[in-house]
Amino acid sequence: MKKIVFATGNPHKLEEIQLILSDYTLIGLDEIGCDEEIPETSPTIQGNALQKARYVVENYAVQNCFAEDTGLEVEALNGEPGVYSARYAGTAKDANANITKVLTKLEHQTNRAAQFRTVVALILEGEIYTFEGIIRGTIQTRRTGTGGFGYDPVFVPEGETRSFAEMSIAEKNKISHRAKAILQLKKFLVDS
Ligand code: ITT
Repeated sequence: MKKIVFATGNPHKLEEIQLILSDYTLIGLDEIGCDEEIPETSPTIQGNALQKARYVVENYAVQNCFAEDTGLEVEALNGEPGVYSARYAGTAKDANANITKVLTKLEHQTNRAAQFRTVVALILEGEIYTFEGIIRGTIQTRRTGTGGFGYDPVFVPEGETRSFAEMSIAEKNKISHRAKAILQLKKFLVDS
């Protein structure tokens, strides 16, 4: 089985992506001895994805690696929380508080349009490649479902009535931002 390092501290991302990249064994950060928080200081989603992949290649005995960064972009909030999605309500990565902040800001808002955007950055043999995936949808007025993670309980993808948190991982993977980006990565790896 082929192996590749996926630079994430988020086990939900690892689980979703492993199901799609089934020809690969994904090596997590713990397996390469990286237990520190990787800096994410770029003002863009793409910049942060690249920063995470670069950090691993520059600091560990790893040649090939990919990372991803994801943001929820709410139209009525001018694209917020966007690149700040993980820490929207403060420094701790508190998904529940982040959701509360979004719902509060949208309280009197009729425009509930939003999208998730994932950028995957791959470093392969010293070259950089990026892949993007977007899913449009709406923000509900309340949380539904217990699956998924992050903003999933309030995000209903276009054409669906259930939130991502009401779907199985396989169902989310059929349509999600992350799946769209990872399918491009998968095709690239097969072709190269
Ligand atoms: P990394 O170690 O990969 O950086 P992270 O959890 O810090 O993991 P991000 O920096 O990409 O991830 O932060 C994005 C935040 O957006 C994340 O903390 C979640 O709250 C949220 N998020 C990301 N993907 C999501 C998804 O598929 N569904 C719902 N919320 C998501």
